[in-house]
Amino acid sequence: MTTPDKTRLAEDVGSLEIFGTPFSTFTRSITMGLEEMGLGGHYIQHPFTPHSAEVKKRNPLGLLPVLIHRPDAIYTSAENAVVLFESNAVRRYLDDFVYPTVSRHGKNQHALTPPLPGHGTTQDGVLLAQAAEARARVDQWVSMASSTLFQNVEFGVVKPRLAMEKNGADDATVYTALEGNIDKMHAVLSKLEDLAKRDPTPFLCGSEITWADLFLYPALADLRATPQGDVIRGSDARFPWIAAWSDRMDARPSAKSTYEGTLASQRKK
Ligand SMILES: N[C@@H](CCC(=O)N[C@@H](CS)C(=O)NCC(=O)O)C(=O)O
Repeated sequence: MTTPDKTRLAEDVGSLEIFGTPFSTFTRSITMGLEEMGLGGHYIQHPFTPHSAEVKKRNPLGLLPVLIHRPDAIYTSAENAVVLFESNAVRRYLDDFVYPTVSRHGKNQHALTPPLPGHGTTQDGVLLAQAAEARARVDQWVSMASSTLFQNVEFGVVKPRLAMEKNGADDATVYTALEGNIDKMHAVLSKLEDLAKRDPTPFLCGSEITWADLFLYPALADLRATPQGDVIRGSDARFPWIAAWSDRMDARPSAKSTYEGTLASQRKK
């Protein structure tokens, strides 16, 4: 046989590879997305670190994650292999290629970005605007998570904390050194908490999980693994909506199957 048997999901999806260590929060957003699409076990994750030669060959910036998709698996010619970096671009590609393929195979997974009504199926301006808004709302969270939240949580608190711990600093020293950053992070979390709880649904953009949740979660899971995460942990958390949502996210199979190798898993050991 010289062509893939497209009646089978694995062959219809082709081969998917993700370059990125599970420690990488942006990588985890993408692998959680694949798991949520029902593709656990259908992709290969290469746990390369940022700026490694393997990554730089595919992303000149050296950042994680990188996606390699061969639509016809081993039958794909080199020029037809898709290599993408920037998690938001990877997300778009998975929505446009992988999700419809998975749906065709009867996996009734919910779309991680709400779809627009089929081309020309409605001329109702309000309906169209609502559908467009639902998609843009997901983008809005993805953008906030990738910029403001990531900066303030990872660069402001988690990474400097890890660096200081490595040098032997105790909790009090870390707190004093990072006090200003911790205050800034609290201000951001307070705004996200207010935004999130305006909508009384269990996830950020409705009653089903979307990319909004998948982009916000990994950095907050890292934060919860540190003492500074107490504001989003437990019954007396300062930000109770985010704490309860984080518990719901922790319980998802996609979070469990991408947990090994994360900051939280390493600190548990
Ligand atoms: N805008 C990029 C950011 C990717 C990113 O910063 N990835 C982190 C790992 S979570 C990384 O590679 N960091 C290495 C560095 O900043 O030098 C994306 O969305 O993919």
